[in-house]
Amino acid sequence: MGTPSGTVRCAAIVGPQGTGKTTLMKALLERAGAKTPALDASAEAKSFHMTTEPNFASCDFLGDQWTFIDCPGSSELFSSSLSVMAAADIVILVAEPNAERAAGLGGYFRYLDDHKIPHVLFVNRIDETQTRVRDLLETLQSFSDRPLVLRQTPIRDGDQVVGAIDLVSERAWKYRAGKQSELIEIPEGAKDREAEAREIMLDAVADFDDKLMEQILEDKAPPSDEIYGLMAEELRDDTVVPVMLGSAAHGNGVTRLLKLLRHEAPDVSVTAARHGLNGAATAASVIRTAHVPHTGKVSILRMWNGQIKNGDTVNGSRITGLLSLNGDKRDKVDSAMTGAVVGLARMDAVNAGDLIVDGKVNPGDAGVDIAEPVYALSIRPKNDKDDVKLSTALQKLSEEDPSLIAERRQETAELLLRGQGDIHLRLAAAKLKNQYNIDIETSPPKPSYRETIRGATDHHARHKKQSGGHGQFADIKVKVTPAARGAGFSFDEAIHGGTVPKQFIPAVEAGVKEGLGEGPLGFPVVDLAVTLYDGQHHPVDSNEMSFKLAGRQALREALPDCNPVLLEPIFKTEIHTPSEHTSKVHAVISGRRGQILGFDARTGWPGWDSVTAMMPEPGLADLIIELRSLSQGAATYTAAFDHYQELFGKDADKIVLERKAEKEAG
Ligand SMILES: Nc1nc2c(ncn2[C@@H]2O[C@H](COP(=O)(O)OP(=O)(O)OP(=O)(O)O)[C@@H](O)[C@H]2O)c(=O)[nH]1
Ligand SMILES: [Mg+2]
Repeated sequence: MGTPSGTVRCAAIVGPQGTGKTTLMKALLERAGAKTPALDASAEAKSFHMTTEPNFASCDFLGDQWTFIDCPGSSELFSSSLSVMAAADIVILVAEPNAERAAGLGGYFRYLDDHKIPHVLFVNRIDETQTRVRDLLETLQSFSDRPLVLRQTPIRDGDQVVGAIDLVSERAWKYRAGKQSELIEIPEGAKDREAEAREIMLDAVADFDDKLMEQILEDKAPPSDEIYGLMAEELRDDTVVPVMLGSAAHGNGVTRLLKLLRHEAPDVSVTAARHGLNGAATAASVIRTAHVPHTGKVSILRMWNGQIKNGDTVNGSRITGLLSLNGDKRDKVDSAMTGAVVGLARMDAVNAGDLIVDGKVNPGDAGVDIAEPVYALSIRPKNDKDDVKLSTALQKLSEEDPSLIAERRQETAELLLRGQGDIHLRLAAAKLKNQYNIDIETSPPKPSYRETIRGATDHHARHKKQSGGHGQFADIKVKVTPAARGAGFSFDEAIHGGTVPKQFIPAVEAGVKEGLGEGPLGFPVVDLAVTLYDGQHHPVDSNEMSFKLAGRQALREALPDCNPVLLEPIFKTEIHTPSEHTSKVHAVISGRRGQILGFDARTGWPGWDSVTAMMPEPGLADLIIELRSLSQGAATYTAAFDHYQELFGKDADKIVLERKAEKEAG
């Protein structure tokens, strides 16, 4: 079949960390006869010993052109897989043959199913496992809406997998290390299992094809060609998920996978239709942005329709820097054809997630999801002089990775870096160092504590100054009373007979508000009412400033008498986890002073639960790290501020003491 001449297909390689994706990409390129470029070549990839940003490479296989994109597996870098999966004609989801790690694939299945992206499951490291493939599939199936259809069965020699049988053609191959497998007769001992697996496969395929169903019922097995054809249709429609086996490190199962891609992966026109883009003469999605030394900003495009060439314009700017992408190599090219993945240098108007249609940028229209931040650190440059440089560098990092967000927080005067977890942020710190020569220091962000009062008081404050010429005079009496939680602040006046002249009352209110900025415990004061009910003034020395100062002084003096109490921010939190870990999640919530409100099956996610809880803000600080470590990286959460809650005892004392120490330290 192959692709219509002149188009390039694109396969994304995704999956949990360390499943062998980069090794598989190398093996695919090698088997296709291409020279393998340097992958994971960045300083960060080397020091973190993992893929830290997608690797791009292209090759020819039997006359078809391919771009492969190998994504990072770390769950903290999952966001980078989203735009790549969205841009691919087919996704190769790489799994380990380990049922205990199956949950790590949950998020991938969900995304692929929701977006109807054709995908094949490649069970890698088959050389290492003694797990029965069908047991593994049973566990994996619980995370996938689409049926996982085994296309091969392993041939075993003792515990070792030494080859595989293709269930459509019923041909057997014996693996050879680093070389194409050898075609052999189906071993006697494997025949029963093969027949059984083939029947299951045909049944699954026939579920979507009445003709095949009839043939099966009449016991007339259709020819292989027809079955392959149906498989291709069903993969294109994303109704089934073929499952292939192999070992990337030994080059086993790699040719089979390439052939499946060749015969069954949909053409780019199918993917363009999935994005609703068949009308335009030229259309391209911007998958991501890279800031490359000496080149500057490079936007990485997937071409859906037509072609672009140097000299064409985008939003009126001339395209001058089209680049091919191969590992760490970027070479100048003149044009990019339909289906190609290409770099577009120095085009500032273009950003990741944009859609370019007929020379015009449609911001954000590529329809790419970005993971919500779940972890934050307060950061600052080690050298104050790097402040401005840091802002610019952070902006570039956010462009490259929209799941990384830098944000100034007025209240606590912090620069917060938000992202997906500790590794994600440490990676950002390493990039700041390696690429921008900026050293940063980090610390946990400060929770936004508040304080309120539990008692009422009456207070008399007088502001008086005599310093030659005009003096300053203001005298006020106020009532300070607690208000309901969430009521905020209210100000009232009950002045009779003009003891405080009308024109000065707003000044008193302004002063009182200033006094709320920091209470006796060191935090902003909320939920109280202040009533000005009496006072005195002086015909010459009274003015707005004097009454404002008196208002502020009144609050400062009165609040310590009102039984101040600390308020802790409480977030309504929803934690999503594969069901097998739900009880551990409950324990984590309680261990962090959270209050469980309930749990239920996660809507639309087979095999998952959602636990709802009220969590104090400090309990969210590194929650994601604990959740991931108990769930093979699968669990996630969302949180939204809900209310403030009084905090007493040792926990409160500690916070107040820390705040005091911080203020003393300046
Ligand atoms: N035994 C065996 N080892 C493998 C196989 N495939 C990969 N490995 C090894 O597994 C380790 C991780 O492989 P990578 O290809 O870097 O894994 P990855 O999925 O790209 O990792 P991330 O990008 O960090 O998620 C390497 O040491 C590989 O040599 C395999 O089929 N069998
Ligand atoms: Mg990798």
